[in-house]
Amino acid sequence: MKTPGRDLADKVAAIKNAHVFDVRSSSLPTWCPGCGYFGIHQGLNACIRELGVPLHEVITVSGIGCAGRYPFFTKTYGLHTVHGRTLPVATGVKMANPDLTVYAVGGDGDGLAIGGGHLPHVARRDVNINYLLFDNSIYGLTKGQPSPSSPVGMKSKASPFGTHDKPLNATLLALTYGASFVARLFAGDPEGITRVLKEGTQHPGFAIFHIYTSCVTFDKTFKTWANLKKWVHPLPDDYDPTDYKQAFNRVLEDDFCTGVIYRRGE
Ligand SMILES: Cc1ncc(C[n+]2csc(CCOP(=O)(O)OP(=O)(O)O)c2C)c(N)n1
Ligand code: SF4
Ligand SMILES: [Mg+2]
Repeated sequence: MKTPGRDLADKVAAIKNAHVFDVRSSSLPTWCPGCGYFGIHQGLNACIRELGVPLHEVITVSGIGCAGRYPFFTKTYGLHTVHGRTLPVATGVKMANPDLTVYAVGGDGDGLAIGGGHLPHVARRDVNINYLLFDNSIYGLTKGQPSPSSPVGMKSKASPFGTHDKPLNATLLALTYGASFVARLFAGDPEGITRVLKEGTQHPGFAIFHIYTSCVTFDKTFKTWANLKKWVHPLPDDYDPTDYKQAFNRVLEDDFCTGVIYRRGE
C-alpha cells in the first residue's frame, strides 16, 4: 500500500518527467483551430519523446509559411529561416554538427515552388536529415493562393476561374530524385505519423515524409478533412517498400496510399 508521502513523491517525479519529455514549448501554436498542423505537431513530438533523443540534440529548421512557424512551438533548438531555403539551411546544420537529429519542416509552397530546386540535390547527396513536407495544396500564410500541388481548376481569390497548371506530386518527385526513404502520411493520423517518423529518423540517409494536411481556413473544396478521410488509406500488408520499381508503380496508380513507400534495402 502506498503512503501519502510516496504518492506526493510520485506526483513530483511525474511532473518533472513531463517537463523533460514534453516537447511542446510554452508558446501555444498560432495555427487556426482545426488546422492539420496540430496533428503533425502531435506526431513529431511523440516521435522525439519515444525515441528518447535529448532535446538539446534535436533541431527543427523551417522556411516561411504557416508550416514555417513550427520551430516556435517545440522545445528543441529551432531555426526559422527564409522562404524556400529550409533544405539548404538544414543541410548546413547537419554538416556543422552531424550529431544533431535534424527535422526540416516546410509547406508545399516552400518546398515545391520557391524551394523546389533544393529537393533533388539533398536527395541525391543523401544528407542524413528528415524532411516533413506539410502539403495542404495552398499558400496558407499569404491567405489562400494556389500552390504547385493544387489540382487543375482549383478556385481561389488569386485564381477566380480555376488554376490551369498541372499539380506536382511530391512523393513521385522524391522517388525520381533518388531519396533513400520516402513516406506519405496523413495529418489526421498522428499515431501513424509517429510510427513512420521513428523509422525514418533512424534511417541513415535522407528521409522525406510527404504529409497530406488540410488548410481549414482557405480550402473549402479540395483537401478538406472530409475528403482526405475518404481518400487516404494504408498500403497493403504485403507491400514491399524495398522494391523501387513497385514503389513507382504504386505512386503512379494511387495518389492517396500512406505508409513507407520506399526504403533503400540493406
Ligand atoms: C522570398 C519570399 N517570397 C514570397 C514570400 C511570401 N510568402 C510567405 S509564405 C508563402 C507561401 C506559404 O505557403 P506554404 O509554403 O505552402 O506554407 P503554408 O502557409 O501553407 O504552411 C509566400 C509565397 C516570402 N515570405 N518570401
Ligand atoms: S491559414 Fe491554413 S495552413 Fe495556416 S494555420 Fe490557418 S488553417 Fe493552418
Ligand atoms: Mg501550403
